[in-house]
Amino acid sequence: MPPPLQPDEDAGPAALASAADAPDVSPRAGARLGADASGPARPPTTAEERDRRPPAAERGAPSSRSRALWAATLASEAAFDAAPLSEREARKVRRTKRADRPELAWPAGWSRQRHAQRWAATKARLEDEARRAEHGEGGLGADAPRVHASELTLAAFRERFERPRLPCVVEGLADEWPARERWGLAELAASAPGVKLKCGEDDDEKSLKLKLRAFLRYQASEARADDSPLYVFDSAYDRTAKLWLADYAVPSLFPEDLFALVGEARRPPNRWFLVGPERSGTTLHTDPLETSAWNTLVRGRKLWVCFAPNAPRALVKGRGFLRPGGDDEAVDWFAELLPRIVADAEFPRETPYYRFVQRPGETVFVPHGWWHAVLNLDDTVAVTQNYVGSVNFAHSWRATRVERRKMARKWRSLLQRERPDLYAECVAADAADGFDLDEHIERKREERRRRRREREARRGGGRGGGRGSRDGEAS
Ligand SMILES: O=C(O)CCC(=O)C(=O)O
Repeated sequence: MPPPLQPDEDAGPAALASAADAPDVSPRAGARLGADASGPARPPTTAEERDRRPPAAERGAPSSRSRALWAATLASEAAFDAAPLSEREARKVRRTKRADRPELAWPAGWSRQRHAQRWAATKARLEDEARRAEHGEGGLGADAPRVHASELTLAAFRERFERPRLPCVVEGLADEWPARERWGLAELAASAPGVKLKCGEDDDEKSLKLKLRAFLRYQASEARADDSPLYVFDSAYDRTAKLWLADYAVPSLFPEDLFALVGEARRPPNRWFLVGPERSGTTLHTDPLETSAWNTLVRGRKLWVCFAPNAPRALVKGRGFLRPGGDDEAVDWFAELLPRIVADAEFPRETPYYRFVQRPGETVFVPHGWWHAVLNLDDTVAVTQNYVGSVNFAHSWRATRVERRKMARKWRSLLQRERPDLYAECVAADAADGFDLDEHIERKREERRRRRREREARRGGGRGGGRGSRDGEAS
């Protein structure tokens, strides 16, 4: 068990400084959104502020206020009319798709599951199941707790959700974001058509990128027939499309970003701009290094399923339920594997799990260690960030010290200076587990040297023409 965590109010000035320094919010955004803005984007945090607000009856229900604000965004996306792909763009899309999924026969493999033909029915069923979960019908999981930002202080969020490690949907956190106006498909296409965004990876883990304009044209055409379309999942937009950083602000409920201490060049990627055609999605996973995450949807709707961290991995991944010739993309998982997973006799009935629809303007909080899968029900635009804060720190430290050991060593020494309270947690966790990071790094180095010697011996001696001997870091 991790050592007890410090109360968040004790997080200390460095945590707040790191939040303020978090590169995710540009100074421009801060100025525009206003640290003191009194709109619903920042929940009232003092009794005095709360008292100044008009009574609920005059304000209208918080959720209906935010939903009304965002309602038009679904209709406006339906009206987006992309031009057809140019020949050059079509060639680029083809190369991207073939490199992304070389195992699929070209081109028929991309539609061999016939999901497009069944999509209207599949989507209606999935929406209906989410609605029934919302109404508490058994066997379908529960609707995630929903709360409006205006009713939630940072301390209340931590007490109700972050510390007990419970997912939730928060409305109203993005009501003031410029992205609300600027991240429509037409607006994005007009403002940054040439920006290249990652929408896949080849077998050597090299990023595959398309220009935004080409991607949106693909989304409006070929993607409609693809079983599981390409999905923009880009973490470089802070360099390639800096203007988007000014269109949103890290919501006030997530002020900490402790990996920021190690610097931009060294830290793991932590923010992604997402453009997902309907039926694209993310297969079931937990987030790396025990980070927690927030995900704010600006356009379209996403269907989520979240399983508690103790859910049996092999079962919830669902590979055992794959039929011959079947696929395990998000749409397959939601449409075909999920019903079998939760109906299986081995599925522990006591495992908490949530099934819910995220609507435009809503922010999903995913606590560290929770399994989650997401299916885009419509064409979507979203932004997501992962973070380590004081609440998930001890878990994250335990993961980081083995998965990013050299970065962990740097992190630990910076924490010693900047956050002695968290440094003490590292020391306590290592002592409790009998773990010595320096020894671990030396042991791994020695293992690498031994493997290299063995390789060289197999090749008959000599260094061979490798890439030199700089120690890499496994991660
Ligand atoms: O919006 C999505 O597709 C989900 C993103 C996600 O699960 C993640 O970034 O870990």
